[in-house]
Amino acid sequence: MSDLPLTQRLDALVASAADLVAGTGDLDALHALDVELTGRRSLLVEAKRELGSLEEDDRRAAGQAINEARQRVEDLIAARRSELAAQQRQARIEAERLDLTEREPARTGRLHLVTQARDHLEDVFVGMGFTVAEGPEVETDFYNFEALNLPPSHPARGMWDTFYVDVGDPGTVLLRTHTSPVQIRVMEATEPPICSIMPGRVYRRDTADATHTPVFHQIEGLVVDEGISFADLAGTLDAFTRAYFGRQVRSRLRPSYFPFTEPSAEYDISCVFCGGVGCRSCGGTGWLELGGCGMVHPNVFAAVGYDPERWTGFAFGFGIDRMTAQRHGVDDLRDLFTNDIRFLEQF
Ligand code: 2NL
Repeated sequence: MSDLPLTQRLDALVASAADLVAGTGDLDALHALDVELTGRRSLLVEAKRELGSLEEDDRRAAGQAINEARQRVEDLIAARRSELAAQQRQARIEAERLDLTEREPARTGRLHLVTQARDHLEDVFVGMGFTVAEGPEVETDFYNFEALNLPPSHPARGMWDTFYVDVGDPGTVLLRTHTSPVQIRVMEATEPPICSIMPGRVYRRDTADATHTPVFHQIEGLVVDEGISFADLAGTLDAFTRAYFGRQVRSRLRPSYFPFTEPSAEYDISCVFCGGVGCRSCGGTGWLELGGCGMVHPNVFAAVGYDPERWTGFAFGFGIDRMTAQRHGVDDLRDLFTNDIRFLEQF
């Protein structure tokens, strides 16, 4: 090639550069080609070195031809560079594409059935003027039992199979068996009037079966003021029953026993499935058992430093899980807690 006239060699160089540049597939290859075609070892630079041996006029013409050739090669490279850069950017945009309008409603998360029930219960009670109080799940014997009129020797302690925690003296720290200790804490911390509900998780040492789980949820209520009577208790529970279950549902109270209330009662509602005539859900009785209630025992007031001669009050408690299971026709409580998504996503 070097024995051909310079202009022909330059034309050949530009022609082959055009093919080579067009054949590059990415910016790295183009950069390598750029070095080869215009760098220190390129024909363009070598040709410049030959200029010294030419007459002045020829040298000027040759120099101009070399510069023109260089310009054409550089233009080819620059054009290809912006082409490849645009391609690369486009490929990246495609790869990183996010469709922000994309939604899969069937896979949207939701609150657990028990949480939905708890929220609904809270809404109804808040609508009736109650506040919501929470407290610790790990409790002391004092808050869970003793302050609730259950001294260590009390036979009724057997009503609760308790999980004890291996902290401090044996038998002093436990997982709360009901949310009543929150009521003790609220009374310790504030003067009456009190009108609060205490929802939360509670623990009992039961073997799980269709109607028992060692962890479950309760909602308790406490109203304390001067002159609160059993009629207030009955009226409040009846108002709640109608607000939560519907106007057609009735409530009743039956005598019962709890160590922390006197008198004590069971709270039933007319069966929401048969309207009270009797069916499989209510065992033919026409009534569903929801929980217990009663007038706060004077010993409980004494334990929190309230004067039992001045203050009276009522308390109630029911299990959220059983009530919810009943309402949705879930016949095994364990289904609520084994976290099978196919079961839970129905609600
Ligand atoms: C049930 C029965 C009940 C209470 C809870 C209570 C709390 C204090 C004082 C007096 Cl601080 N009583 N709570 C009273 C009666 C019944 O729950 O069967 N729950 C599932």
